[in-house]
Amino acid sequence: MTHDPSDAAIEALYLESRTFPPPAEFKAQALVTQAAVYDEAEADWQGYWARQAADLLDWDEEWHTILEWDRPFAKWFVGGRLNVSVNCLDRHVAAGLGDRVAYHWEGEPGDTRTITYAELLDEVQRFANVLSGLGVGRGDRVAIYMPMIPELPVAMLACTRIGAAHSVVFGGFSSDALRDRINDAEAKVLVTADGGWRKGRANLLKPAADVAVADTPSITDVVVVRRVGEPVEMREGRDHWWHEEMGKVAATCEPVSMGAEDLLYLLYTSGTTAKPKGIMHTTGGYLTQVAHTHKYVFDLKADRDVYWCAADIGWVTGHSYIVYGPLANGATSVLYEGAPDHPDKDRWWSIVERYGVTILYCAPTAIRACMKWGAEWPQRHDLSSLRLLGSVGEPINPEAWMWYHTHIGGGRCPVVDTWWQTETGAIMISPLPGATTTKPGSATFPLPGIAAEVVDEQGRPVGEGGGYLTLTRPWPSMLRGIWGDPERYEQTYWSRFPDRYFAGDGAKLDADGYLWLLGRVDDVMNVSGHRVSTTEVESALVDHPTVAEAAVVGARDETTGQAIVAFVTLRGGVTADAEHGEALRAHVADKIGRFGRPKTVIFTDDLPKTRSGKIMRRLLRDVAEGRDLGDTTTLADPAVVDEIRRRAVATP
Ligand code: 6R9
Repeated sequence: MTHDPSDAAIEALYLESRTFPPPAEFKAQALVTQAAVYDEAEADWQGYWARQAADLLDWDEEWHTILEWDRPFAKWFVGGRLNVSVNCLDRHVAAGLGDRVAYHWEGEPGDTRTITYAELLDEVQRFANVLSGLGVGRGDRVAIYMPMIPELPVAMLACTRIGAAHSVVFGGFSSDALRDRINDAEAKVLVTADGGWRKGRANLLKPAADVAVADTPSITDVVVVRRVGEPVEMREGRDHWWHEEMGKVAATCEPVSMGAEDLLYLLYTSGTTAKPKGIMHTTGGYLTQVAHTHKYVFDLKADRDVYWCAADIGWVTGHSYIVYGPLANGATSVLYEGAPDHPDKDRWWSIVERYGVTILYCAPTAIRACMKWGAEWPQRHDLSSLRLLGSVGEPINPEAWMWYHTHIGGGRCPVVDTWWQTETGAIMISPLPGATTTKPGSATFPLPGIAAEVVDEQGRPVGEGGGYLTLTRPWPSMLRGIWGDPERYEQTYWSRFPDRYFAGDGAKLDADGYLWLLGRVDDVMNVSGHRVSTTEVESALVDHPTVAEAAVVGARDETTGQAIVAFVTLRGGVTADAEHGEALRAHVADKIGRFGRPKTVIFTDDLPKTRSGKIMRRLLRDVAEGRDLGDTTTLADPAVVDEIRRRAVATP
């Protein structure tokens, strides 16, 4: 099901006409300054990617074929062999960079750790041996459910060393969500922690992991990092402390040479049905494109920059731009565990100042929160080390772009608005900061080697105007499929427009050829840059014994981009009051995780439906956003709308 990108959003963007060419000072030192790189890539796009693969990575064996394209199934660098951990660690240490800092880690309570490439390699090899000792081998899946601590990238890289695939589950997910993901992937081992720090509190993970693992037949062992020091239950024979196991194993572990198309990881993301999709990424093409984009989009000088991506590793942004891209490039990164406003609203800016961060990559939702808190918080700190700012996860409104540029970037830093998805693996549409003139709110152009088109309902390119964003040819880090469900892969991405990839986003092309991303056109919401499916939340709601029917929409929200609004009809005899609304919100948190909780629950006696019985979400969204209601004549019972509207106003 699709709906049109909102007219109001298009209107607002049409009004935006400011342009920002790369500042002279930035351009003078940039890796790419000429638009000629686009033509060069276009002349031979496969050759372009092959050059990147050869330049940026070390291969055990070279590929014999750059691309095998049997639509919609792609194989890149066929015949090539490499090990991802070797590319991220060993080769830098071998090049004499063992003492370079890989991560400046900072825990929320203020504890810190500096981890060099040599130390990271040591820990990765040890943990790889721990996993091997537990019977994990090539092709097995390892589930990871952890806070933002150094052991998280260590566990991921240890998997890659021995050819196992990881499936990281964001620490904000509930035990139910963790259980479902483990079972879908049939993971053998779970790596977790007692908990992590968030807003001054220990957010416990092990108890949730215990509940999940009670119902996951494939899990044989659980490895637990002690982070918060809370007492946890350790099941004899199944559960092992990380620190004890690490002391028992050898310090070296021979890397397994992997085929370029072997599975690197699964990452579950929300689609338009209640069942999350296990997005599959493989080694060679993925690592090529994340390394390439990390280097050129962020204009990385690995020997000088201090790079900070403030996402969580549990989402794709963290996989590609905290772990694989930066490490493949030998970069020095900041890794921060906690909330941006703990102990106060200048925590981020104190981190930028103390580590001398030069490149900052975060989500518009964080920028909008900072706007709300006020410019006085960043002003308390010296942010002059910053030279480049990035944005990801949702459309950035021109106001937030300008605030970021002015108050964080001091007017001197280019802003790169980067569009991509879990499915694309790496950045697809973004400025090249030394070459592209930016417009606030526009992700500008597809990167060299990438081809995108905005098309209408019939799949015809729109020229200037609004439509659906599609990608017209394969790219190295594209998803290779949905775990266990090749049909759904074809159906979701390659059937709406048979000859192209359908991203699920609306976009507008302006007269200068700039792309403006407008948000999802399907039933996926974007809340604070997190993807949540309306159906997933609806299933969680109707799972509650008192709920007869539920319809969920994403309503525009000043801070979080979208907010989840649930329209609920209750079974007879149940009182529709605020207390019950709270109970339903808590139930959704149990089923999905706190971030999936509706912000507002609106009780209603009926839901607006078409004559064929389809819930009219567009109308509900209008109600939720307090907009004027348009034509409601296709409704089975137009009176329902008035009733809902009355309640929507009455509910805080
Ligand atoms: C990387 C990531 C993907 C969805 C995507 C789109 C939205 C991401 C954006 C953006 C506008 C940007 N999105 N970046 N929209 N401008 N720069 O966020 O992956 O969690 O899979 O979400 O996020 O709607 O389809 P993922």
